[in-house]
Amino acid sequence: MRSLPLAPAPWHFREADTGKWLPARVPGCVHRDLIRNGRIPDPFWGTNELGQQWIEGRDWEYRAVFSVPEGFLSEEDVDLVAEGLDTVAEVFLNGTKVLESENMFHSHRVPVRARLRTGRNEIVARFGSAMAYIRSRRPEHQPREFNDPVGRSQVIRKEQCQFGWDWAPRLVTCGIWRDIRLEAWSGNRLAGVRIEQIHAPGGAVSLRVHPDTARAGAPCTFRCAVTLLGTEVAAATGPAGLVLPIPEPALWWPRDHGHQPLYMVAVELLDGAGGAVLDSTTRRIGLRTVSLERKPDAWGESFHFLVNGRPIFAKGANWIPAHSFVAGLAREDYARELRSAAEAHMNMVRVWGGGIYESEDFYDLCDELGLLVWQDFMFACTIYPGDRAFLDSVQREAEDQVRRLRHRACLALWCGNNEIEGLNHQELREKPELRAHYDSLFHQVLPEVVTRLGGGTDYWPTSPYRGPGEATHTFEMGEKRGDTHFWDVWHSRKPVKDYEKYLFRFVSEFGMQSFSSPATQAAFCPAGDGNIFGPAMENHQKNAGGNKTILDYVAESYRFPKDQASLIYLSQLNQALCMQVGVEHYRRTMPRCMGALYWQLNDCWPCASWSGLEFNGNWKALHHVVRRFFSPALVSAHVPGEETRGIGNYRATTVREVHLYTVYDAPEPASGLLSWDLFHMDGRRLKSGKMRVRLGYGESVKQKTLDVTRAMAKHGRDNLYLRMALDVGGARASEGTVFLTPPRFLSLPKPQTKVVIESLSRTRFRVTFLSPVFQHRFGFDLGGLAHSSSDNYFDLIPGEPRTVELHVEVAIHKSLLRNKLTYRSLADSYA
Ligand code: BMA
Repeated sequence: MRSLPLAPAPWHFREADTGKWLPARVPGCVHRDLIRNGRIPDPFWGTNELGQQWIEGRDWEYRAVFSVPEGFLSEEDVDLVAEGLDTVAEVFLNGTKVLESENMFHSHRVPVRARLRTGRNEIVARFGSAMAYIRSRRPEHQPREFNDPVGRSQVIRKEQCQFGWDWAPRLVTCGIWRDIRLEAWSGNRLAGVRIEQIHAPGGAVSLRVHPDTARAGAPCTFRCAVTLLGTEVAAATGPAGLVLPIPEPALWWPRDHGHQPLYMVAVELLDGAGGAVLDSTTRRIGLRTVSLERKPDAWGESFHFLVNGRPIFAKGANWIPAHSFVAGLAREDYARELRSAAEAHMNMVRVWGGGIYESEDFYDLCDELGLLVWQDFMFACTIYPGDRAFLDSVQREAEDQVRRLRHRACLALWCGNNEIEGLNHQELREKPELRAHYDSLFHQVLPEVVTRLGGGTDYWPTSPYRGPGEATHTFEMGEKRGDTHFWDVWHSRKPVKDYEKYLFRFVSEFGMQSFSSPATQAAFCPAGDGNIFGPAMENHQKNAGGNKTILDYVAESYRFPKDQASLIYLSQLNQALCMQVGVEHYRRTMPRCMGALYWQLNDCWPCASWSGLEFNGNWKALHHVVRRFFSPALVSAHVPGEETRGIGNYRATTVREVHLYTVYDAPEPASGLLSWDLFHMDGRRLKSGKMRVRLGYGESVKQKTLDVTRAMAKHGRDNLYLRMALDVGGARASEGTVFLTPPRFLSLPKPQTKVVIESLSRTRFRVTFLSPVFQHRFGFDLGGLAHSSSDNYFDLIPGEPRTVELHVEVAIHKSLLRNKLTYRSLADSYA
């Protein structure tokens, strides 16, 4: 097998049949090329998006001239391989059409030897307007829309969120978005490999290797070798179905459950005589078993992931495309976000169904970081067509993607779609034809492909789902079985406390929005146009009324901010508070609840959204708090009751006690020390206590109940805060602060902070903060200087120094760091 990459060729692009050819990049897309050639301004700036809608209505051409080396055409076969064309495309080689595409998720391979010549050749890819395609196809398909402002983007197999979503701009692009090359071969070639893992009860592991070849049926000999960190651990030569026992198998575990050893499986196809290598390929795998455990239990039917026989509480978030223009993203673009996820103790990401099947870099990183992947097929929210041609296109798409991803250590589940049944169950009930289309896609075509090619990965028809039947679309049913999307908080404007109302089995979506930091805002918002109800900020809020909803929720828990930066800070505090209330509730209800995946991990452009990571990778307050509430050993307080306001807006409370829980999902049992202190805002320690606790795997235990009625009556709840901490093995594993009233009513002392900076190197610093008074959610920033920190947005306890490690990306002097350093806490955000 010889390969001739075409991506590095000198590509050019133009609007079809008009104008000048301009330099282009492949993989890429027309928007990136127009920006790079200065033909359009940054679509992310201000309201520029609105002026760039013309691009989706045009046809575009890409062209490259390349040279075929001597001898290349002496091979029996030469294929053009295009791994992704977005979307409606025709490809010409030296003027002859060799390939057509109308599905962005198909991988293409066509024989083209006859079209090539040694020396100079020309390839042209012509992209038809997606909108023209949508207007001309399946006119009968007129579904209820949820996200596409123009409509009917479901009739084209293309990244749905390009058409606009409630966190994404509408930037419908096109281009050669994945690799493109020529492959020359003779005799035979490998068309794929399926690696079956055999895990024996006693722990022995063997691999059975099933290579597919292009000339299926031709007698073949394969040589397989398995290595770990470069050392060969098993090898065999013979026909398909070779079995390779793995000595001392090292199992792959999700984050915080063990290590992620990855074995390389190399497969060579040898010519009939058993001599020369005709073709070869590798697959990097993790030895593990993963399944979705659904068994009858005390509450109904379990819904949890079992990895190597251990039930795992899934801690994570939903992943959306990392950029409005995904073509051309590099490993580093993914590593930034996924490393942040792993650092925050996540062990699962859900690749949500309105984006893309992600890149190899993405899954490589999930394999390496121990992030299990809940993989949706790319269908979301709206009803899709069900005609034969559509089903066939989807079947091929599923076959391509399942074959591509099935060996991944991180792959935990295939899920048919996002929310289509949940959002349209009435219509599907009333229109049998639509139901039939829906069932063909999600209950026949996709599960059949997963069963046939998936190598044992489970399939779940849609998310949320609790089994067939009308009654399943209720929260009550979500407390018994399946997964749930809980959007009462935010979309139904319900109070934050409503998270604690339900005992769901697995929550795969819930979320709260916040604004991006001032530094990120400055990257898209013209100076002076930062008002959240002004054109630029409203354009960077894609959920109708979202900026007002953020303000409403901020007003529930915090006082009116003194300025824009304080508003942003409070929006992020509120987001962190909401996710903390939700996730800690879900973890305290373990093992009834066995998963919490919040909406959303990342952003595809700079905006206001539900993300914890800003578009530039900056951690919002939420992500720092995630690192705490997902930690394997957690101390968590449940405060039944709430603050109420009656007639005349007079305040009252039904809070009487605080329940202290320990929640533990580190593999090794441990013993810990649970401690608590009740403080007055004036610094007095009013009450303290501590107790030894046993921490067992997968256990959530109510360890202590504190009656706070007398302290509240004596000191006033606005003057009190409770500190709780859990030490494991003598080290602080988890801590938190509990208020007995919403933060806005707290009588916070005036902040004073002493800062000591120690240089460890020109890029590493140790910073210690000390305050004589209590400060809540003390957050520091470095004025846009890219950095990571061991902690942020923590509480300062009077007289207790707090030290964080800082790593800045660009070397600076300590004095400059001091100048750049700004900080605030809750009391600073009010007038
Ligand atoms: C759910 C998701 C997304 C959406 C999010 C926020 O519906 O599946 O479609 O972006 O909520 O509204």
